[in-house]
Amino acid sequence: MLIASLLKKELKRQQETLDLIPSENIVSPAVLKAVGSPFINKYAEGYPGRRYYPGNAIADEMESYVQNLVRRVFKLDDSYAVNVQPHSGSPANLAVYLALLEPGEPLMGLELASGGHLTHGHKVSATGKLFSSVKYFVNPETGLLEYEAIADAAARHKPKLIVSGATAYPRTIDFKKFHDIAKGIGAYAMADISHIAGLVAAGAHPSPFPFSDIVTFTTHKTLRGPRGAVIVAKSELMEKINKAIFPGLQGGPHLHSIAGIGAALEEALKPSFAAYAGQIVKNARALADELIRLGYVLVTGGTDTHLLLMDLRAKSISGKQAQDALEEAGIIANRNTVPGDTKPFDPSGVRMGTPSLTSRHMRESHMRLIAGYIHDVLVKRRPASTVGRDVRALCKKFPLPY
Ligand code: DSN
Repeated sequence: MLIASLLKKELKRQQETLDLIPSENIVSPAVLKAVGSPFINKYAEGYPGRRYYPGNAIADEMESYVQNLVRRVFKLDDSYAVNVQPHSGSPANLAVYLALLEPGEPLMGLELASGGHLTHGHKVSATGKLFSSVKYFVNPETGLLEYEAIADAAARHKPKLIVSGATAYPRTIDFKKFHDIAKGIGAYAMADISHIAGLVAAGAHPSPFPFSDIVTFTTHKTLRGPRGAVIVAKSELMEKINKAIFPGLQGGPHLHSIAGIGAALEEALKPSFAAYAGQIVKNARALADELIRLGYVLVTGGTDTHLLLMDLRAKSISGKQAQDALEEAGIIANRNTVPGDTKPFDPSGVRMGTPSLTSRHMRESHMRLIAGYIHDVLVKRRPASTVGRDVRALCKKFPLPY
């Protein structure tokens, strides 16, 4: 059976490599079990108490419970409502725009090379095609968000909705400032906290609540759940958003994924999750500090979060070459644009993060060791096979929990 053997091979690949992709993580056995549960067999189009299929009493209880877990984890007051059905972050964001904007109305988000996401209005995404997309940028010298410049751009373009949040921004985001900018021009304030949801849940990054009308997040990054997404919105906006998800964009919810999200949120409520999220940030800082010590340039000069962005323009290697060389040695990190880059397919940076390594219980000393392996590959040109041997030996000490 090919699939059975591919499952084994993929587990072995994950066991024997270091995953530094900041948007990936390693789920717990409880999350894996929920996602592989009989909920996978069930259709449940609609919402709890209002389904288009019979046999959903338990699905209703489960989905309502998971909505409530979101409320508890993010300490939401009654002014917010929750939708846990988006299959991923892209339909979640698109549903919000479809619900609250008319086609062609202006939407403002962070530019891709500044660390923004495709679904924040990039021209190749439906969000950039259906709506009139305007951009704000990080400062090209410092790599930092500059709130006065964002306020100026907002005043100029008058977007109906401003998205804060990023896919490759290593610093703290000031959601109150985004709120004040949006409210100053009568726009909706939306935060996409996909990358930092786990850090927010644990108090390791400031919360976008109560400074946002809408908050979206994927559940599989720092939150350590399965692939999926959640929308939280002011209650008066949620009816339109619910309709935009179902029947607007999606059919039946993936109940097995929602159950997995619930298992992850139950874990996020435990006191140990705060220590875990704190360690993700400590590990990212340790990795950043050691890479800087070894002579690398990091966008913004470091990190406050789970990720860092290496700017390789001063080295004689592209992001793609670095990504490929690292992969040969068993270090998985993805090429990424840095501020000022114009070619997303051939960018000048590599993005790294620590959620997966932290889920394997690695700590600061291991990050310093890994920075050394990265340096061995990128600058010292030590053969990939010998670095790979060291990588596998480290991985063996920190196995995945299944
Ligand atoms: N692809 C995700 C990331 O890597 O950040 C965002 O959707």
